[in-house]
Amino acid sequence: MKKIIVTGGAGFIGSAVVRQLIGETDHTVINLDKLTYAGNLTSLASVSDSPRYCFEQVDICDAAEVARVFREHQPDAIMHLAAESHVDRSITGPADFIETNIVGTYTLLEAARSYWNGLDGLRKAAFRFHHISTDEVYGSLGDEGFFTEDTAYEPNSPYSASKASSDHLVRAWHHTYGLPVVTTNCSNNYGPYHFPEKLIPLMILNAVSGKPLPIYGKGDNIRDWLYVDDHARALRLVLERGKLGETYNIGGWNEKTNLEVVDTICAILDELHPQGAPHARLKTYVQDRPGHDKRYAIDASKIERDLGWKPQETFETGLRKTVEWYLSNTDWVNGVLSGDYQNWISQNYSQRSEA
Ligand code: NAD
Ligand code: TDX
Repeated sequence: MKKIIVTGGAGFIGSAVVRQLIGETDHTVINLDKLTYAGNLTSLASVSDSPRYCFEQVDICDAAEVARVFREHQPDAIMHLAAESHVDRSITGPADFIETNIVGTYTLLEAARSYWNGLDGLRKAAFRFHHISTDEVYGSLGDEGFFTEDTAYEPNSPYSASKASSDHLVRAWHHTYGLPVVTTNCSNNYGPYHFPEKLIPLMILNAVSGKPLPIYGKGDNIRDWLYVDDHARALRLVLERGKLGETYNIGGWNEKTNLEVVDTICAILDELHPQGAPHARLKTYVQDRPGHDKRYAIDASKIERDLGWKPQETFETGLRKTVEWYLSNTDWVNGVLSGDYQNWISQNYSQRSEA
């Protein structure tokens, strides 16, 4: 039984990690999240009443508040997911990415180092700082080859450059100060509770409401897709059994062009939402993303071989589950589309005090 701080626990992947930790383990979770536009506490409604869950609304760049959370909660580990995560936003406004992804990670590392230095023998040896990162740090692939843990960093967008910087800081804090870290670099995630600025939820929700499906360039860029709960399981495994100072690449061996992804979503919707068929008529080619990386593909052999991890979903089963989830979770979807999810704290607390 451990106490784990999860930064960014109100986000897409962070909330999947928190739901798994509360639902499938005995661990206690401290969700440390600033609640930017991407933070949505309604994604945690199923676990927020657990006595093993608590929420701290804190900015990871706020050194005093981060230190307070370490002091008050005395964690055994931290899983660091908080980040600005959307590539298009990083192109139009990079400042928040530099601040949160680089300065925020530095602030957490310093708070963790000071806390870890104060721990005694066994707890000090067992402490872990798990940094969660992306395959985009490796840059873009041609038609052949895969990203391995030894691939050189060549980030191309402000987002991936900021994540690459954070990876380097984590590496340096291990090498120089001995902070016990593990780092994971994962491919594109998809699944329930995904904010609809990203390709898959945007296409599902636009298609259902008869809006255009904006495809950047020719739609021939390739991404490697992994169902979010498979990522969360991999993260738990790396936290428990990963070797200190090592990196693990996580991916589902599921390379698809963006056009293939959109066509598959349209085909599933033609079946599940026949009133809008054929949804593919909504496909609209738009201007390409500046500096758009051509292809990502993860070689996940190391985590499979060393830790015995395997994804449970194929792209086909995971995508069908995801479309079904968006069609049947209209409260969550409407809350996000209306912006109402940002009032969760005030609504929830007033309901509780009236009860
Ligand atoms: P997300 O944008 O859905 O969620 C980010 C969360 O971080 C939000 O809850 C937000 O409120 C919080 N946050 C942002 N700035 C903060 C700050 N300054 N202080 C505290 N909290 C802050 O992101 P996601 O898609 O869930 O990604 C989570 C992590 O996984 C990120 O580090 C991302 O780089 C990495 N990652 C994402 C993917 C993917 O496909 N989504 C793939 C690989 C790695
Ligand atoms: O409207 C769109 N049309 C389109 O063609 C959008 C939003 C995207 N795209 C393309 C761009 C990409 O090639 O689809 C692909 C996927 O785009 P995103 O969903 O924005 O993801 P990506 O840029 O690949 O980055 C994601 O995966 C890696 C996450 O946002 C990152 O946080 C993660 O690190």
